Amino acid sequence: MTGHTKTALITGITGQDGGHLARLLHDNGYEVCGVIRGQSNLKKERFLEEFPYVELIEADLLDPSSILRAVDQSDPDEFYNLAAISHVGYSFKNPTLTLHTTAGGVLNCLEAIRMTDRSGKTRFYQASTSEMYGGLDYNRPGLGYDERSLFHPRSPYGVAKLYGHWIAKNYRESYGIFASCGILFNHEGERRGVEFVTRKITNAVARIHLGLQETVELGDLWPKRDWGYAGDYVRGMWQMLQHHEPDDFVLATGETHSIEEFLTQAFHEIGVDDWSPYVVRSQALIRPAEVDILLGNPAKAERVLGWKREVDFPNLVRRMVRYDIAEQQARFAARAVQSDR
Ligand code: NAP
Ligand code: G4F
Repeated sequence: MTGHTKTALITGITGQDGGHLARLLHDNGYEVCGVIRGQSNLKKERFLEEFPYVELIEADLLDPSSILRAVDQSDPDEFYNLAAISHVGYSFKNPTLTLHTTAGGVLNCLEAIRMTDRSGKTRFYQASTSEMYGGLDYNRPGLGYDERSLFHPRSPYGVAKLYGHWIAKNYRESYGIFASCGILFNHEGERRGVEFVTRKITNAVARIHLGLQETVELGDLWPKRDWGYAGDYVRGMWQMLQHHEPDDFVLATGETHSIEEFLTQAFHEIGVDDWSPYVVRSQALIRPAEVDILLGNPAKAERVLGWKREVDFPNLVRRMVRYDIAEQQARFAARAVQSDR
């Protein structure tokens, strides 16, 4: 296509990071292509309303020939593999699907680059994760996990991601593919799915504030996570592919907070000091194995890429609660207009 400096292909474009990254790349003059799956994906229409400039290509990580076709059709300078079964709890219930999608899907992407002979042209980003560390062997208190830390995944998701991480490194070493892995700690925001704990909480807090919901059911509240803002993290992904050589980078804030602290901060936004009457504990939401604590050390990304996160913990929570209140109010108003008709 004319007028664009580069073309990017994104899998997982309908997910949280896909939306942030599509906008960032478009704003930087890229032609953006995105993989969408399913015969009639219900997200398609809404996605195109928000991102009319994205060219959607039907393909599925589970189908190697469809990924090959997507690469051939888009001829990307940069290929961001963000698609995955990404929910840790779901991965315990669907381990085989997680294996094929989150692990095998990475191989299908790399093979598509190799088989279409784009190894010299296409730069590949693999969405690796702090879940690969597993929270055990946490023997460097206060310092956080970095690129040299030991891996000890604690879920089918974490294990599958570790395969994706190593196969990307293997294709870098074996075939000279420019494959970089971002080991990203939890990142959240207004595009986060409501099945993840932060958005589940901010969505519930907004609805409780507006009188639309009474309580929220949660599992363990003691685990700690290093939570940042997704907009900051997709900038880091892009920076990794602009670097002169492929490498692995941790993106994190260097701070860790418990779910209880997130709850306290979110309820504080609506003027509630004691959230206990609104929270119901559910045994069903407790995982077979838990990752106790995640804390990342982003020093390498800061030094080598010049990456820096901008949104801190209180501002992340504030931003999500305010967005969810506005969204719930807009939905309520739209329903009221419809029932007036
Ligand atoms: P997300 O919101 O759960 O999005 C996942 C995406 O994968 C969706 O677009 C989904 O498509 C797509 N997908 C799932 N199965 C697929 C398949 N078989 N073929 C093609 N597409 C498929 O995830 P996210 O939070 O944006 O995260 C992006 C990536 O970073 C994921 O790989 C995740 O594991 C990883 N990661 C995330 C975090 C985080 O804190 N967010 C941290 C570290 C790493 P549908 O819309 O059709 O379901
Ligand atoms: O929000 P979560 O589901 O995120 P989790 O498991 O940390 O995974 C996310 O971050 C990873 C990076 O470290 C990504 F790779 C992964 O794709 C995903 O984006 O759960 C956070 C914590 C867990 O300890 C969980 O047990 O919250 C706890 N939790 C307590 N109640 C809950 C709930 N989690 C969810 N999803 N729902 C609950 O009701």
